[in-house]
Amino acid sequence: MRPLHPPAPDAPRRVPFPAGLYLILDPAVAGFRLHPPAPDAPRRVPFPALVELVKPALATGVRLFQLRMKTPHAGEFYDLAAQVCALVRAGGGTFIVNDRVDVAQAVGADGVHLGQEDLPLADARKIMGPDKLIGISTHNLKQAVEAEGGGADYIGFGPIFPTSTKEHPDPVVGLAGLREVRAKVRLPIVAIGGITTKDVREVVAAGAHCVAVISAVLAAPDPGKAMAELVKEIEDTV
Ligand code: TZP
Ligand code: MG
Repeated sequence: MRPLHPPAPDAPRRVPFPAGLYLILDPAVAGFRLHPPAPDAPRRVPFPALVELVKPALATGVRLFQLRMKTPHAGEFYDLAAQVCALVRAGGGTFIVNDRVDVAQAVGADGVHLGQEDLPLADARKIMGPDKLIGISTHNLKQAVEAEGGGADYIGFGPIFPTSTKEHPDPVVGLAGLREVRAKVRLPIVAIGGITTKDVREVVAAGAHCVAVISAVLAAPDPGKAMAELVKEIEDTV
């Protein structure tokens, strides 16, 4: 697929960053529905159903995957990240770990995605090296400009719409906020927050390079169908 909003030719970039659907796998969303944890569940839960989504997603055309796991246990995160990473890489996709530079490095991920409260970008870059992707979550123009100036490869921007997936979401930025950032920042923008298939057209029109979703796929009655519809809608839009 051609990039939705290709970065300027002189924009800082290290490795190619695919356009399209950016699928965020979060066991707290998928696991809860697919595998309600038993009270005596072992600490290292394999979340097989979440892993099983990867192959159908690749077959559907998803190229960009992030694992988001809000756990204090690095070993638990590592176990799942290693499984997902192997599948995504074998299928020619790009795999990004949320929050944890150490887990990203340990599993050989393509990159890491950091929030405003995570490791500073400059320090993460020292650890990750120049050839890995670093994405930064941003919620306003100032943060987006800072992320670009600091050498991020892409920015997440949102929440575009209200979301109940994130525990303490930042204020909704809306499509107007996305347009404002698109006008001032050359990096690829991953739009996130409450996005569903019906929103794809206007989110892309407002400047998104990628459309990131969690619940639109993981909380759908049929996740496979949901991702196929999203991919098709994005392809039809460009
Ligand atoms: N960052 C901003 S909104 C959000 C994150 C991680 C949650 C997105 O989840 P959903 O279910 O696609 O709204
Ligand atoms: Mg984070």
